[in-house]
Amino acid sequence: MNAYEANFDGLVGPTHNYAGLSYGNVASSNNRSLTSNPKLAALQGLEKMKTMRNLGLVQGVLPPHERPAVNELRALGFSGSDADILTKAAKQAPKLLASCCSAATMWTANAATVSPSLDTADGKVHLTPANLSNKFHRAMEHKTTRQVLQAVFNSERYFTHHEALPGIPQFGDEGAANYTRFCTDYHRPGVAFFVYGDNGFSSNERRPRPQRYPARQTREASEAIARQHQLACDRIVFAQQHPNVIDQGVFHNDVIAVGNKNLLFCHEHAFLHQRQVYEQLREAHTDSALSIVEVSDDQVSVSDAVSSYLFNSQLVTVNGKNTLIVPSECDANEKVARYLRWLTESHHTIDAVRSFDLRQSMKNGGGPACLRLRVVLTDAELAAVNPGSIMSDSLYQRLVQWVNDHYRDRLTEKDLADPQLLMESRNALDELTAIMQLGSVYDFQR
Ligand code: SUG
Repeated sequence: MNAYEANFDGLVGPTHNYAGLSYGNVASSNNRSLTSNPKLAALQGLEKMKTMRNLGLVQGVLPPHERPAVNELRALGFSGSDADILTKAAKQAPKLLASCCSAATMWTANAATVSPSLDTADGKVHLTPANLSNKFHRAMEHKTTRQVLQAVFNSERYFTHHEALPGIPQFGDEGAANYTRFCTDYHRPGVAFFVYGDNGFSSNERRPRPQRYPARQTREASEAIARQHQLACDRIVFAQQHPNVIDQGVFHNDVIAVGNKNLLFCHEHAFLHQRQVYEQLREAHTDSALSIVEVSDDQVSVSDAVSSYLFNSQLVTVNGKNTLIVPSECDANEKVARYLRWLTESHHTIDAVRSFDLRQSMKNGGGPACLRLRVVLTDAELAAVNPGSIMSDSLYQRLVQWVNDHYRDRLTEKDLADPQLLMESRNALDELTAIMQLGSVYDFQR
């Protein structure tokens, strides 16, 4: 049996903008109110997808959600025609309008947690959309995400789709951004590594927890996912993210650590009780030896890691070589660039580095790893995936054309209330559902 790690990247939506919505995400706050370029953002994402596919990897695409989410504004008491609603929201509650226009669904690492059939007791792939309950602009995503995942992984024989966890702070769930899977090879069972920011239910006020920025993921959410996905207890490790790094802008674990197969690449301050975490991982991963490449603060500080997004990289195997896919901000940061040269020349764990210009996404705190949801699939499961979601030369060309036809190259916060933008977005998504064979995934929003 063959199995693959497929990467499903989120297509950037036509309303991509910088509204400073994500407190605790330094880039989102620092770039607030900049003019965005949705067309360039989408093309940058597509370029990465095409290159990954050309490297021989299985590459999937997930569609953007409909924005502005007029249905959400209606549910919050705005009434009248769609155009009235946008005008009233812009006047009375501009922050709510911006939230309902965010294109944040592009960061599909947060879309869901997916457990491969090799790890689950019933031998099915389990998918749980993340409730993203920490931020309003993201908490509305899971309803559409579930519809989209169901349309893409549309076979009861192979896939089990769960509801998102209860959308309350105690069950805050940010999806695969806080989940890493280690395995000897994709067709072998793996170890599920869940990283959380805080306990949701503990009443011990003295426990270590971030003081400045929110911990978005709770231990209870990770535990519920592990139970619901029927994972084997001896192949799960739960670890707490170091609260100090959350307070320095590491709002998800994938901003400070990345793993693939037998390799963990992380900063020395990624986890609380880091040595113990390594021991637990090695104990659970009995299949073969786990390699850990730990980056010291002297080599790359947490602040450089956050600004360059060194760890928000994709670690992939290309022709048997461990390849790190980094954002071009890593080339621009002298210390990080020097470290990466040293790593590939002398360390013999990571063989190659490739960088991508994802600056439109990066300005909102989304690097290569945020843009993709990893799904390990066997041959039979891959064959059951909606073919309209698998990247090919022709799909790439159609999507580039689609972006060029429908996207603006300039968007400010003021433009979000423009009813014409809503029309353009709806027309674009209607055409996209036909291209990607997605059926009626957006109907409930209208
Ligand atoms: O949730 N940014 C996203 C970035 C998500 C990155 N994902 C991972 N690390 N996996 C977030 O903070 C900013 C939107 C704005 O400010 O307009 C935003 O939502």
